[in-house]
Amino acid sequence: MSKTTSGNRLHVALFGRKNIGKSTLLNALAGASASAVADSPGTTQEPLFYPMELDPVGPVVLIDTAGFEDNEHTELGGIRSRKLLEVMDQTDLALLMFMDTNEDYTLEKRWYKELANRHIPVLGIINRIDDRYVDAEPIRVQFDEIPLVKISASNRVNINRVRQSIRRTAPFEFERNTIVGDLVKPRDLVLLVTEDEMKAPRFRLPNIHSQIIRDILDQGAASLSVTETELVPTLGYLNKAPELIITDPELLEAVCAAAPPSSTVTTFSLLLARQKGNLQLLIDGAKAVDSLKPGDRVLIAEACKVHETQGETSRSLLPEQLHRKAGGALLIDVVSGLDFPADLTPYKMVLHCNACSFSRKQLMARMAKSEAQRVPFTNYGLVSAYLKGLLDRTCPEVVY
Ligand SMILES: Nc1nc2c(ncn2[C@@H]2O[C@H](COP(=O)(O)OP(=O)(O)OP(=O)(O)O)[C@@H](O)[C@H]2O)c(=O)[nH]1
Ligand SMILES: [Mg+2]
Repeated sequence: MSKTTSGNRLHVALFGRKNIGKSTLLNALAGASASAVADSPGTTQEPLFYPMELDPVGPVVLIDTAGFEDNEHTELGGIRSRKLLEVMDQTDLALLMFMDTNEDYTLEKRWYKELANRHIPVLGIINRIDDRYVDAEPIRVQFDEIPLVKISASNRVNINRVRQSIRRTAPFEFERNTIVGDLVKPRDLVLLVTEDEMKAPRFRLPNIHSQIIRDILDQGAASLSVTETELVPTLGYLNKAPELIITDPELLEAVCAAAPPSSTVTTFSLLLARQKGNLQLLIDGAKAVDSLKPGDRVLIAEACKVHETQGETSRSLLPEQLHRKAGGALLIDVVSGLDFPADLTPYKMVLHCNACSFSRKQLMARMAKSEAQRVPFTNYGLVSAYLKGLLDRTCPEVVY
């Protein structure tokens, strides 16, 4: 379970008024005291992220949030609301909690609108059925007929129903979370080529390798892993050309040169981009390097701190290639983690890392921001393939 990167987990966030039972429900789903529960409203102040295996859904991150505020105009209220919006940008499925005793759903409607604007599926939860009989109908009609489950979080009543409903309401892509499963056929041979000096810690394979090998096995195909030095000898003794060869972006030139013409070649980075987001937008974004001129501003965005320690790509290699392509010095800003500017208009393009630690939702939210501001958005791997003239070779028809 802990092997699934947080980016591939379904992010399920709990929203609702203070004291409504959000943290109690999170603990009931987690089967553990993960979040503090108390009688006093405002117990949860900061979002809490809880990765776990949720039966029958699979790997998820449950997110507890601070209760809705009716003082958004105040400084503190404004800060809390911004945090809720940040959580919504990472949410794949929302659990919106209700009390049927509320006559007025203004607060719930205000936040439901934010969820609807982000196309986030919503599962309504009516809590505290241990206290009294609950009529769900008035809530259902006021909130676009969302599915509703009546529960008692503290008495653990109907928690299984919540689990089942999460599975039914989860977005489609989580039903078939495959990286290459749709690109290979039974009996295909897939070759995975890595650098001689692997970046993963000793005794480990990078996460994406394990996921790809699993996809290949599920399809009844075969996989073979080799280092760059062993590529040519291995191709020599195989009695058929591999249908697909997947490599690190750094080795793309060498692999393309060695690969039999009938083999499709692609990169781990491109497959991740395809799984996570809008590949066509990233491909179009990569082509924006052609219009860069000296003095243009470019944003490089890193999802996590790994790049600071292993930062050759984003901190030096990529900027060097870009300056060269533009024919003079560019102004390059590097941002990391959740620091992503709201105003992207000063930039000629945005270059993102592979975002392995981000959920699909989070990356799509950034792409949508760029698209709305008409700023090309792409990732390291695609730009590097484009600069080498190999984007067409690595984006064969089958990948779309
Ligand atoms: N009777 C009853 N009480 C509940 C139920 N669920 C939660 N409570 C109680 O309601 C109170 C608030 O529960 P929390 O889970 O802390 O509520 P919350 O929504 O996380 O509250 P904030 O973090 O303050 O926003 C606690 O005293 C819980 O024991 C329920 O199903 N029935
Ligand atoms: Mg709470």
